[in-house]
Amino acid sequence: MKSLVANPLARKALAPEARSTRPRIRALTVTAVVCSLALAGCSGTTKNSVKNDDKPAESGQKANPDAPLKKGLKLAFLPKQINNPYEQIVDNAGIAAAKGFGSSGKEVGPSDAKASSQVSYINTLTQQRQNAILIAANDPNAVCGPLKQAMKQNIKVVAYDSDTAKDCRQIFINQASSEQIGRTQIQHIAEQLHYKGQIAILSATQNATNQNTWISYMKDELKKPAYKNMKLVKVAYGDDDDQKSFQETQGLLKAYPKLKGIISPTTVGIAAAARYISASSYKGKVVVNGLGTPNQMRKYVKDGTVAQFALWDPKKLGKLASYAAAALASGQITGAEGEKFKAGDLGDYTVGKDGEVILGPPTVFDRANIDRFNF
Ligand code: RAM
Repeated sequence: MKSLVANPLARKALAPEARSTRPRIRALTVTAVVCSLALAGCSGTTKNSVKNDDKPAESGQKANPDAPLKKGLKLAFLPKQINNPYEQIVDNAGIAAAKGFGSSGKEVGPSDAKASSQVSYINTLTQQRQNAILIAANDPNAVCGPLKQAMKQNIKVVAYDSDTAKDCRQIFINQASSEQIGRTQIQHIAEQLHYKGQIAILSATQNATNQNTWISYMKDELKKPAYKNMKLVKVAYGDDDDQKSFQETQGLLKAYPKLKGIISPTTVGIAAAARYISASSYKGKVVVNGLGTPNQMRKYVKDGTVAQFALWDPKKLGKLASYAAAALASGQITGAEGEKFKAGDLGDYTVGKDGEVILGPPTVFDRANIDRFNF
């Protein structure tokens, strides 16, 4: 797997593992070291929220790495919300991958990203005896009980994008190291602002495990002396809803007239923030950075509203999640650290600590490279 970082500025700011030719292995190692040195509980996107003494439901089972990948498996993708273009790309790629290895996939899910809106879907998928439920969890705790019920009935559970508690799933497919995502968000906007001024974060929902983990690393990064002239004035929540995110952007700019930058670590939020700013007097004055899809952000890069943002390849995330679910359902892996599985043309992956599998480093997009990407 290659690092796709194309911007020299961003290359500089990214953690060392992002520049490695073997980024996945290095990312795991570096993350493990940094986690043990700096912050407790780096597992998944759920920092500090998981008890270490809980054993996964399948811990008694043994993996058979030579077991063939079963055919005819039923994989069900349950995204944070069904109408989020990012989640659709991930899930469609996962469903296509399932077809490719002789199984089938489907996507079901709520129209909002509220904490408990996925619960009834999990229950239905369990009743349907799907072979695996793949979930981008809206809340680490609300979905836990129903997922445990599913695992009791030998339904495999893979969290992707946004983790639940680690004993409520077998594997978490993390798009990149959570620490790297969080810290680079600050590093990138700081360079754009010459390390000066007020910033705000426009996040997704208040309970989103992935955004909350990234934000905690952002806050930690901001403690470094290099950022002494920068101040995080507010974390606002657009709930991964376009209209709410648009209004929250307007609210932030009104409430903080000295605001110099907004970080939006959600594809829904950054697109809404850019849309608001592109048609306002703040265009060119307030920096917008964060995580977005190139197709949603292209016009704001071209019109000068946004200079730079980042994301991983959502198609690869869906594909990797699909292969992991099939490997679990085929008995090749159980979710224990050190187990290996093949993910088609993505290559070989190893299960890390707490069942975490990391896809790879994100890409930074800007005017120079954005037209090379179509998702
Ligand atoms: C939104 C969702 C998703 C996140 C991306 C970056 O689509 O919040 O969980 O990973 O943004």
